[in-house]
Amino acid sequence: MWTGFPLFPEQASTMAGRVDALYFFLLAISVFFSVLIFTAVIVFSVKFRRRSESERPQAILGSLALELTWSLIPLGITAIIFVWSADLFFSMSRPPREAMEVYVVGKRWMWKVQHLTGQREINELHVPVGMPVRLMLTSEDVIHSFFVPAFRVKKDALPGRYSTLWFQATRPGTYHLFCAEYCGTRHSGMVGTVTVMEPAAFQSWLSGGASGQSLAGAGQKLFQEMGCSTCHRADSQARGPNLDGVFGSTVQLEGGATLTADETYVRESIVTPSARVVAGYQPIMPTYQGLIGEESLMQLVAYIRSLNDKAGAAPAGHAAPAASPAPAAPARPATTGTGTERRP
Ligand SMILES: [Cu+2]
Repeated sequence: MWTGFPLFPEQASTMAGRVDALYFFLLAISVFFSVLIFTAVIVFSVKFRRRSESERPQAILGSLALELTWSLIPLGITAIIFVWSADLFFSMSRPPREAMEVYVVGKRWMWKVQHLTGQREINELHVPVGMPVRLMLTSEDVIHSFFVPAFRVKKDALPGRYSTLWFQATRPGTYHLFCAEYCGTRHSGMVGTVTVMEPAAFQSWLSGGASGQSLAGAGQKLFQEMGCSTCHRADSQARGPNLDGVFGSTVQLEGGATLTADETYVRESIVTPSARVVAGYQPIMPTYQGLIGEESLMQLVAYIRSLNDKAGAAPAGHAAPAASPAPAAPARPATTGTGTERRP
């Protein structure tokens, strides 16, 4: 392509070509109708100009054929756009089950990345080529937006909530990462790079510079240190629910409502425990709001998720990468089951 003055970011993910195809379709429709309308304006203004002072044009009483044409054609075009973009939207919103997970926290003005194996990065993200990657995004302060133009993906990182974004890189290389939501003075400096590596190179990158502690392992340590384990336990001393196998399960709440215990619920239960209390328990848990950072919260979430492996009940859609069969995939990064975590 024309590299001297690129009008478009390169296509480096499985979604990029599909997004561009839809975009060019919309562009082509817009150009076609713009040309049609401007041509009609000019041609008609010449053809139907008033030729003498006394000229009186004939009255027009409507045309059913014409009206049907200009109603049905746009209806068809918009229906095509709707179906096409909905299909693309669903593909972009549903990460494949075997996707590798990475936790990302936006903070004024940087991106903090944690891999399940324990590696951390700032304003950088290393991923393997040809493998789906699912990012779990949140923010420590204001709304940010994680934007990688070459992958055609963008997702807001919201305080107090987890959002997900997924992509599968198709070409090794280094790509721009931006914050796409104005977030204060140095918003424009909240940039970084996504480095896509060959699987073998990624594997050796992962094993280098590791803290030796997985994300779930760090979470387990926090769980002990903060005293969570004194109440959340399996025996009769428990004053809070035992958390083994809770993640992804349906939880019965005080008051009769139910919900699925996802990342956002786990996080909420730590920072505002009394918001939605599990049925049968007293709202005695103190809040950890302000006492624990978003990165630590993500570690705790990863730990509570990893308890499902122990309980032998990995729920759909939340499986750790290693739990999914993917024969073509390269050696995978260690997952929630490694590190300091002890297995029975
Ligand atoms: Cu930002």
